[in-house]
Parts: sequence; C-alpha cells; structure tokens
Amino acid sequence: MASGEEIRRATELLARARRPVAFTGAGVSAESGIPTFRGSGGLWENYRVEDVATPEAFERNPRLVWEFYNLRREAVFRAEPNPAHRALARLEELFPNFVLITQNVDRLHQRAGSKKVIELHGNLCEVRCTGCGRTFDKTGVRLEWPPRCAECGELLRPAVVWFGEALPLDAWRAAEEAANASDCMLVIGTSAQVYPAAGLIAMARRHGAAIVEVNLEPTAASEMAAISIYGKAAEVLPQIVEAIEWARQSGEMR
Ligand code: BV8
Ligand code: ZN
Repeated sequence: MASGEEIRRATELLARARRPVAFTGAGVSAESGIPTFRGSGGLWENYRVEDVATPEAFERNPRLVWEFYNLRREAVFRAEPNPAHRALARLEELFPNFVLITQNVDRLHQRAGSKKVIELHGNLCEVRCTGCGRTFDKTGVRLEWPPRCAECGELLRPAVVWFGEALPLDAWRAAEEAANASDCMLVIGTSAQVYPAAGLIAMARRHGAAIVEVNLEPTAASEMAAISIYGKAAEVLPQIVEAIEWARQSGEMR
C-alpha cells in the first residue's frame, strides 16, 4: 500500500505538469483478471513466445496461434475496466494535454473512457486479412477455425504486433512526439523490457520529464524514476487522482 508521503510526492510532480503522459503495460489490466506476460501466472509460463507470438509461429502453425489468441480474446471480452483504467480516464479530463500510450491490446482503457489512446502493439478486438489486408472488428465474436476473410477468403490474423514486427508507424510517431514533449510520464504496470516501446521512458527522461513509476516491484524503469510507488495500480492511481482533485478544489493548485 502506498504511503501518504509517496502519494503526495507523486501528486506534486503530476500537478505541476503541463504535458503529462501515461505509459501503461499489462499490470494495469491485472486487476481486471487479464494475465500479465512475465512473472508468476504470466502467459509466457505456459506458452513460448516463439510458438505463438511471431510471424514465423503463425506461418508454421496458425491454428495453435489462433488457440492462444482466442483464449486471450475471450478473457478480454469477459473483463471489465478496473479503477486503474478509470483513474487514467479521469486524468484525461483533468489535464487538457494528457495522452495515454499503451502496450496493451485489451482496449480496456478505451472501455473505461480514455479517448486519447496510442496503441503501440495493436489490439485483440480487430483481425486483419493476410491476403487483402482488410481489417475487421470482431469484438466479442468467437472465431471458428479457420477464420477466413469475407472479402477474399484468405486466412485472418490477430491485429496485434508480433515479436519481430514493426510497430504501426503512425502510433509510434505519435508516441515519440508525446514522450519527447512530456514534462511528466506515469509509467504504470510495465516491466519495461519490450522495445522499442520501453525506449519511450528514456526518451521522456532525456527531455526532462519527471518519471513516476507505479508497479508491484522494481523494474528496468526504476532507476530513471523520480519516484517509484510499489503497490497495485488499481489502488495507487485512484489515490493520486483523488489527491489532485482535492488540491484543485482547495485552491492549492491552478
Ligand atoms: C521489433 C502484442 C523490429 C502481442 C507485444 C529478436 C528478434 C526480433 C526482435 C527482437 C529480438 N530481440 C529483441 C527484440 C526486440 C523485441 C523485444 O523487445 N523483445 C524483448 C522481449 C527483449 N521487440 C520486438 O520484436 C518489437 N518489434 O523490434 O521489430 C523491426 C523493425 C522494423 C521493421 C521490422 C521489424 C515488437 C514488440 C511487440 C511485441 N508484441 N504484444 C500480444 O500481446 O500477444 S509485446 C507484449 O509485451 C505486450 O504488448 C505487453 O504489453 C508488452 C510489454 O510487457 P508488459 O506490458 O510490461 O507486461 P509484463 O508482463 O512484462 O509486465 C507486467 C508488469 O506489471 C510487471 O512489472 C508487474 O510487476 C506489473 N504488475 C503486475 N500486476 C500489477 C502490476 N503493476 C501494478 N499493479 C498491478 N496490479
Ligand atoms: Zn481478404
């Protein structure tokens, strides 16, 4: 549980920010019941990345890849946004320039009300045709094997970025711009091990942003952080937002 002093310091750094950004990873969705990747109970405990999350894996055994992604799609469709997602959506209302950069593919930020969301690694709701390239929204739809394109009949793939694939250029450029312009970056629920996404933290830091980390444990981002608050995002973020709102109402802040 975060101490009052930690919440106060994090709130102070965020409250003075003119261009705050949040950078989120799987830990933000943990309290929605979505398994993270690394650490105990993580996805990579039961699957090897090379077997289910690379273009070569899809080439070699598309049915296994679809089994992996259908399991995750169904978990996401059953999940609800948690207080961490809602606190971040509230920050977008409190800070006009607030931008949310996410590595997550579950779209829970959008379902919680966040509008300015940069999705670096695609999402599980949409699928893309390997033949004609069309994208289809299949939110909530259970896909039977083999999922085929209604237009050209070719095999559909999940609309996520696999390891070894380039990130969507427009999303990456927007994320770089937001990180470079930011004066405070909230780094929430990420092990900061996946690149180029994790590089955004050092980018923001290099441009003078104060890094505020929220995680259960130290990560590769911790040494760049002005403050690391160890606790559950669904508990810590609402405390920070509450402190910001209180400071504004009491006139302590503009
Ligand atoms: C690229 C979508 C080049 C899919 C994901 C060898 C070959 C090829 C590439 C590489 C290589 N070696 C290195 C690379 C680069 C590679 C990479 O970085 N690998 C890492 C593992 C070393 N990167 C890539 O391949 C990228 N592409 O480099 O392309 C290129 C360039 C030009 C042209 C062509 C090619 C693509 C990377 C994207 C991969 N796709 N996701 C899917 O989801 O199935 S990444 C995947 O990891 C997710 O998106 C996830 O979000 C992301 C990062 O993980 P985290 O979010 O941080 O999750 P994690 O479980 O790790 O951590 C959770 C954290 O939360 C923990 O710290 C935990 O303590 C904390 N936590 C838990 N509960 C809570 C909590 N915190 C707070 N509260 C809680 N309750
Ligand atoms: Zn097609």
